[in-house]
Amino acid sequence: MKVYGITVSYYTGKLEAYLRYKGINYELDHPYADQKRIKELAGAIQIPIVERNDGRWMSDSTPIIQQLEQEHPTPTVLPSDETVRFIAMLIEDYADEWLWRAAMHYRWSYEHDRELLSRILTDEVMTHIPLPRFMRRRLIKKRQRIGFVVRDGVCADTQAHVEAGYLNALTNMEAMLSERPYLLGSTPSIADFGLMGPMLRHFGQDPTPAEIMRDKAPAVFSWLARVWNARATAGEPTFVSEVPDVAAPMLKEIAETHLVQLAENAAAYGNQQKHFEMTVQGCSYKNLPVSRYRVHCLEQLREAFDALSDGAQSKVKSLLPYPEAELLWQAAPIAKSEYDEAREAPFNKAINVYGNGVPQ
Ligand SMILES: N[C@@H](CCC(=O)N[C@@H](CS)C(=O)NCC(=O)O)C(=O)O
Repeated sequence: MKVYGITVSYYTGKLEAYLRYKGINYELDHPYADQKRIKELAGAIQIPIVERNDGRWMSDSTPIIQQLEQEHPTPTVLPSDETVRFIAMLIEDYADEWLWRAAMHYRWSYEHDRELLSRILTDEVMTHIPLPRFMRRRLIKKRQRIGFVVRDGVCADTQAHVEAGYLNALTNMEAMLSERPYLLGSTPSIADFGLMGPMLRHFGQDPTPAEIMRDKAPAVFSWLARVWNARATAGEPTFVSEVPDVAAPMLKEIAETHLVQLAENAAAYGNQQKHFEMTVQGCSYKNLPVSRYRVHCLEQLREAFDALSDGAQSKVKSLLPYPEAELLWQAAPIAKSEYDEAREAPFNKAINVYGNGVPQ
């Protein structure tokens, strides 16, 4: 398969870590020279996008991995216990959609990181733009900082909270990794691959957050290399049969942050708003872009919860004893994204995370 991606991209890093683990061969290519064709075939210009040898296209790392798990079932990255599997998927969603803001902030707000990454992106993916290099660099810096930092609610009032979100992720992962080599077992699960998104190509590699990781969370730093170097072997995958107590602080953080954002975003989407506000752990965020894709993420989590047995549902509720978590099982309907209604993902037409906030 051909993976259209970039060597410093969040979700490309997540997918590559998974493909390497499973031993699935791929070739990395850049999407930007052939945007029109990719837009037609895959729906959105985002990365990663996969062009398969059978001619089909896949987008969105979460359903791509789910699809590949069906095609390459052993050894699985999905824990067999349904409660553990649900929690692993929740951690993946938090890694995908909550830690994104902190990752973009460190990369584009700090000068050293911004200078380095704009140079890498300019030379890797902007060579087709007929402008001098310094102008291409200036363009990418502006696009990324305005689009993904300033317009995503990062400002003087929220910066400390955004950074605390990264530090909390490190502390909570360190705790889990003190008991086992991977978050939920002695082989990596979808929770580990989810967290490889923010941790591998952003926090572990961009100068400012990487220094923090080495300094404050060396166990996470070594976990990064461990996951990257992990290879699925013929042996059985080994996951915990119950969510360990040491995961509690991470689950509390997910309820207080990611689930609040999912709830407020979905409510705003239902009201046809383009922007929304939220208060997370006492910090107030204003003017956030509504994301249709994240309404879909919430729907997926609610469906996964719904599909659990009664026993597993009670266990998940006791692992998440927070009012913010109730939206995962509350009876009151939430806004519908109407995205992928035909259930074709990852073969459907993708949408950008902020590109389709309000139904057209
Ligand atoms: N939900 C998608 C998100 C993919 C995504 O947003 N990728 C980023 C880069 S890491 C992107 O392509 N952003 C579009 C842009 O910058 O215009 C996934 O899980 O793969």
